[in-house]
Amino acid sequence: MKAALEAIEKKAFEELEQSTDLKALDAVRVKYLGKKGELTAILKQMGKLSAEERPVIGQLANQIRAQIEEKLEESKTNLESKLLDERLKTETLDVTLPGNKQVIGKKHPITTVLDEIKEIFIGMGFEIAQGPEVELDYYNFEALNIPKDHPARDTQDTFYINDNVVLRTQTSPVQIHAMENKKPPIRIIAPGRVYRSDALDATHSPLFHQMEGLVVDKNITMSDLKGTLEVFVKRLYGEDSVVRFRPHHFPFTEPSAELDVMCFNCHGEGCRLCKGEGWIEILGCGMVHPKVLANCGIDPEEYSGFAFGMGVERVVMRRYNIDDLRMFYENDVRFLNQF
Ligand code: 2U9
Repeated sequence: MKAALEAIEKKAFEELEQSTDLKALDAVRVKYLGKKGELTAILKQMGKLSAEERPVIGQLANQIRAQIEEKLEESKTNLESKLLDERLKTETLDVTLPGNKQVIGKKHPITTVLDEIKEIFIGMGFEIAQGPEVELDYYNFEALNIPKDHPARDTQDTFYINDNVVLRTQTSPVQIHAMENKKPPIRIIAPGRVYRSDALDATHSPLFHQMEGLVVDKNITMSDLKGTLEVFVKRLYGEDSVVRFRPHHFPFTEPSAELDVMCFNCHGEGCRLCKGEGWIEILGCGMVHPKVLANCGIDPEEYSGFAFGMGVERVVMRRYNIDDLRMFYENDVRFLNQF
């Protein structure tokens, strides 16, 4: 039995040396020290020994158990530290490496320009007014002194939901609602989407963005209109911008004008950028037609006002030299990432 015990110790040590992972180590423990292990099996035969042999073999068996347990613990510790070293080698993190660039979204160029225009007018004491994009025909046309037979009402220009409901063709209805609900003084801008029944091409879109403005108070004159809009242009295009007002006609303003800014490229001589005009049209404007004031319950004898409107896409295209309107709506990140 002594020889058997010593053979077990030798085999167990060899197998522990050869074990390459914790699972193998545990298998050796179970094989020799477990309930059904080889060492346990020998100890169960102790009863066959003489009274003299039993203490000697018992002591030897306990020594061997202790040595196997000690060897097991040592092998486990060595294996764990070897595994840790391997992990430390493979999982090293070079803290000097640059961080992963976080890609964040960007503002759409139309939003950027709209925000700039809003800031300019907010700086002049205007408030921002919003309103529905689906509007009654009354607010989009009739209240603006655009009679039933006016060409602007033709379906080739306007999206009709039904005889009395349209997709707004300008943000002017917002200002009609404001004049119905607020007593003067009124100083508002109305940015937003507008819809025209146009096929999408490089210069037309069924959906585009407008910024309109309205001032109503006592003693508002054309010089207030010219002064306000000149300041706007200088803040948008630079203090050295030169503007001119050309007489025009709109049903909702009288007198009306269109505002041009001198071409920044040729300073009025005419070039490719301004199509030889020397001037670039920015917006339309005029004194609010008395009938429009009256339609909203404002006495034109007591109050007067001016209004203006501009297409935002045109401003953006000119600023970023974009020649195709469709780029704004295709959501191509190769385009949007440039802003
Ligand atoms: C009210 C009264 C008058 C808004 C105005 C223009 C002139 C104008 C165009 C610019 C380019 C539309 O986007 S566009 O095609 N607009 O030229 N708009 S005056 O006049 C108003 C608005 C509201 C109650």
